[in-house]
Amino acid sequence: MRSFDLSLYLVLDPGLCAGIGMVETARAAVAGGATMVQLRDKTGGTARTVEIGRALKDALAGTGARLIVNDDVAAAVAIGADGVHVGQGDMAVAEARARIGPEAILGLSVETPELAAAADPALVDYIGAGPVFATPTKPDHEQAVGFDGLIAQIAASSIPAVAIGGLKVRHVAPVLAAGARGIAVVSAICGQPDPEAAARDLAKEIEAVRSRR
Ligand code: TZP
Ligand code: MG
Repeated sequence: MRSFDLSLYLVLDPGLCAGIGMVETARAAVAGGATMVQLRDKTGGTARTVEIGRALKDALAGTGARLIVNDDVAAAVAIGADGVHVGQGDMAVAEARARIGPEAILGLSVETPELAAAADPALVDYIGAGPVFATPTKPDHEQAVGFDGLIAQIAASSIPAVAIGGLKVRHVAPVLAAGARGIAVVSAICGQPDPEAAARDLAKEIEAVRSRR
């Protein structure tokens, strides 16, 4: 499987990134220290996702950051992305794995310890755990679980976890203390006046917390 680093995981939202756009936001975030970028665009179809995804792939080439596509496995394959992220209601992980192949990265969202425990480590490379806090970025999100819920989800699985949901710089320490390998954010970077600086603030805090361990 392709190596990956969950430390600072940017999820792109076309609405929140509307100012400078998703490609420029991703470029800035990676310059600031983002290690993974997920294209999560529910506004267009596969053709649009493929178009943006190819531009993202070019923008991230040579940076070491991984490009993940949300939901749309066919688009991920067409883009030649590093991986795919699916939710509980999306394509089953066995089918997603079969379509993307053994080398690609497969992420799965979980919202409870039971769902975390049910994730198959033979198929799933990382879990997206949360939502830690309620967030307007995803109005239809499941019940927010807080840090106790996050800890329970992470403890229920041997699969590396990245935490998501309303997370900001001040949450880096408790997220890492909960056992997450990293922090996933949308609005803490997308649409910020200076996305590179926003990513750098998060990356610096991750470094600082790890160096105190
Ligand atoms: N999945 C659970 S919460 C969420 C997703 C995609 C949105 C997180 O956005 P933000 O702006 O970082 O709270
Ligand atoms: Mg989904």
